[in-house]
Amino acid sequence: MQTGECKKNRTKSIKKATKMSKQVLLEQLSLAVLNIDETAGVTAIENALSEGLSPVEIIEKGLSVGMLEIGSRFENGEIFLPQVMMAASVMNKLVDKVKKDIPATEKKEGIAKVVLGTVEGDVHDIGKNIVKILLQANGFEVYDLGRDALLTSFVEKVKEIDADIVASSALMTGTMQGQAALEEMLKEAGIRDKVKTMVGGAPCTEHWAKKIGADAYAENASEAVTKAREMLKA
Ligand code: B12
Repeated sequence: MQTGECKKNRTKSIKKATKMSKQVLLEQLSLAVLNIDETAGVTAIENALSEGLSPVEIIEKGLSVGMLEIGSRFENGEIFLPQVMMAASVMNKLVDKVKKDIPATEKKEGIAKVVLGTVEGDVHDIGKNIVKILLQANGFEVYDLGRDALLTSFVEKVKEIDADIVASSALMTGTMQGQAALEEMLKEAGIRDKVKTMVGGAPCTEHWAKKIGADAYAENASEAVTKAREMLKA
């Protein structure tokens, strides 16, 4: 017979083992992107899902971590552009595989409409695509302008669909200026007070959002969903 103390210790060690394996699973996901190994990524996703990790955790705490490390290695000159491109392609394919497992919220009437895009001059769209997936999964209707999207297209689309939110992504210090320009263009078009604006992308910060007069900044895709909801309540 097990004593109460013995049972407690066993439960503790099981919990510890579960925590450990979650760490390992996340590491496998991140390593698959880092090693540009799609096959390993698919296996890591299957393992993670069967161990109960959520698709959002898989993307944000696993695959994205690998992509960020790719960024650091590129910055340090340890790898070069072709490898970054290959890693980005593997990342996109793996995100696509996980996307179908994200439970979709039932569509409600009067759903919020979001115009989303990566600003002109900027072709980075991995992060923007993750934001899109999570917004859609949380019941938002997303109009994706893609990458290198003309600022005028953002304004036109907002007018055309009477959008609730316009969300712009910028990954380069140069293209961030497009987010500032968009604020001005929305004012000039007389629609700035009719739409909430949200900015994101690695070089953006809360301070940047405030400086350019955007309504919100989010550091990652999950936070983007939270901020989008908050803005609509305000
Ligand atoms: C992958 C990558 C590429 C890929 C892009 C592939 C693709 N389809 O996206 C390729 C190889 C094509 C590429 C090209 C270039 N790149 Co590049 N690239 C990167 C890299 C390594 C990773 C970016 C990434 O995907 N991160 C992973 C995702 C998950 O993170 P994320 O994008 O930040 O998104 C998250 C958040 O930021 C947030 N978020 C993102 N968007 C939005 C939007 C909203 C509204 C919200 C709320 C939140 C949000 O949520 C996301 C999910 O959590 C970065 C390094 C870095 N540190 O960012 C360099 C980097 C951005 N690239 C850089 C450069 C210079 C270039 C090139 C000019 C290189 C060249 N010499 O040709 C070209 C750019 C061409 C152009 N005109 O755009 C520089 C930019 C430097 C700067 N400060 O201006 C970086 C920082 C690398 C470096 N240090 O030099 N690149």
